[in-house]
Amino acid sequence: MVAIKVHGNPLSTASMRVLATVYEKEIDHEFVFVDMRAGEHKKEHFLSLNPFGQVPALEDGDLKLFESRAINKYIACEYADKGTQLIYQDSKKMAITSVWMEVEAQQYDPAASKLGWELAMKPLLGMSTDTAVVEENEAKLAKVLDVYESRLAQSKYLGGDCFTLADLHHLPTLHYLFGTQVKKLLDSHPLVSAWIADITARPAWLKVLALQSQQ
Ligand SMILES: N[C@@H](CCC(=O)N[C@@H](CS)C(=O)NCC(=O)O)C(=O)O
Repeated sequence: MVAIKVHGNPLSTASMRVLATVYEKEIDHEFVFVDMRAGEHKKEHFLSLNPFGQVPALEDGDLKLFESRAINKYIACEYADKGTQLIYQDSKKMAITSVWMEVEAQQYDPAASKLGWELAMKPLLGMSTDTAVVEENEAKLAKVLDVYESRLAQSKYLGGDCFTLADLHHLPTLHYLFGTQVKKLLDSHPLVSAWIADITARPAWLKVLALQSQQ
């Protein structure tokens, strides 16, 4: 059987999201490094995988996909019998997990990604941080984290009693935010902090970080 191909860059949050899923599912895969500094993601070959010219992209035989969260849903369904169960078979349980997957994408990620860009990436690129953007998005993130704190008082993980894609999708942005002033905000939410400690210690996630450190 031909292994799936994950095209991406280990420094990209969206690529890390898919790699975490591939490692959780323990499926054979080929990681195709996309050299973003060389602009490979804007060249014809990559644009045939994702017309928006953004990593990651997935090839599974004839199937070509982009958008990290859609790729992860596909992998979790198609390889349901392998590795960690990242979704539920029960439709009501899955509906609840889907709610929290949407919360991650629509409420958490916009603020988390802006903070990651301002506080982690811009300093690395020698650009100056916009403090007004940081203030605005810390306030937005604080509201989301208050909701998470209540949710995690009722349920061990966001999507239910088991670790699912609803938790996994947070890992890359949490990783970058942990090295910034936002850690203080995360630490001020005890149940959120315990959840972060739990999900970031997963062996599959440590493999993603190991791959990243080889770059
Ligand atoms: N919603 C997309 C976002 C993809 C994305 O923004 N990828 C970034 C790296 S994390 C990228 O390729 N940026 C280069 C660009 O936009 O030109 C996903 O989840 O896959």
